[in-house]
Parts: sequence; C-alpha cells; structure tokens
Amino acid sequence: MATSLKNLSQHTQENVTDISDKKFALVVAEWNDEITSSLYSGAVETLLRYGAKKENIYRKNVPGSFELTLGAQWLAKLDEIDAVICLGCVIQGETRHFDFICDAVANGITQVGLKYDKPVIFGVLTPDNQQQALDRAGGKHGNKGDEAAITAIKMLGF
Ligand code: DLZ
Repeated sequence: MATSLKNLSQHTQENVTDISDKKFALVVAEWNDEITSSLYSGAVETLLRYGAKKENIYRKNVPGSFELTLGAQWLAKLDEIDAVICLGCVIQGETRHFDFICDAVANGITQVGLKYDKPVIFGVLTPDNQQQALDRAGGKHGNKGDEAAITAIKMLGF
C-alpha cells in the first residue's frame, strides 16, 4: 500500500474512501459458528453499504481462530487482495487455551499485516460467555463484524 502526503491531506471524516474497486478477503473461523456467521454477515453488509461490489468479497473458512493467521497469510499474499478481515470468537474457558489462542492470533495477524503491508483486521470476539458473544454479534452491543469492515475501509483510505 502506498501512502502519500496527498492521501493524508485528503482523508477527512467526510471523505469516505471509494472502495468500489477494492477486493476484500474474509477469513472466518468455524468454531462458534453461530457467532462467526453473524460476524460475517455484518461485515459483508457493511462493505456493501459503503460501496464494495459483491463479486469483490471473498470468503475462506478455517477450523478455529488459531488458524486465522495462516488463512490470513494465504490471502494477504495475493496481490489482488486489498484488505483481509479475520473473524472469530474465542470464549473464555477454565483453561489457558483461551490465552494461548488469543495471543497467537493477535500477534499472528499483526505480523501478516506488516509482512504484506496491507490491512489485516482483528475481528475476533473474546467474550466471557456465549451471551456476551451474542450481544456483540448483532445483539445489544452491535456487531464486531461491522466494526471490522469499517476498520478495513478506514485503513484503505491512508
Ligand atoms: C480448541 C479451541 C477451543 C477450546 N476454543 C475455541 C474457541 O472458543 N474459539 C475458536 O475459534 N477456537 C477454539 N478452539 C480451536 C482452536 O482455535 C484451533 O482450531 C485448535 O486448537 C486446532 O489448532
């Protein structure tokens, strides 16, 4: 991604980035499928609302959130893809599995974004329980998938 001073001075809150020719890859974890499907729907609706074309939105499923990093890498390395959005839900349990997975995916997708110099967005819920997850996947606290899509759009404006 090329950032120039011209881009910076033109980027204002009112001036929403034109994403009509941008290609988005969404990597979706199959664990907690009910939640991640809602995140996916929210992200896609938001991308379409802001002007993305349906045919420019790609989906790749991975088994769990731990695999989001590798899935993101497979897609980020494709020149045609402008931004990658990772969607998952890791529910806090009684074991340290939660910390291992969350740390790994947060660090992993950060590295992928830096390596390929393009937005790789962390759209992973890390709730204490199923209800909190539902509240953030189209429930009373909004939809983390929408937020992830908006973050990708904002990053493409730089
Ligand atoms: C193993 C596991 C557990 C316990 N919990 C979750 C979870 O809440 N959310 C999620 O996305 N994935 C979970 N996984 C699966 C791991 O992400 C991963 O798929 C496996 O450890 C295999 O690498």
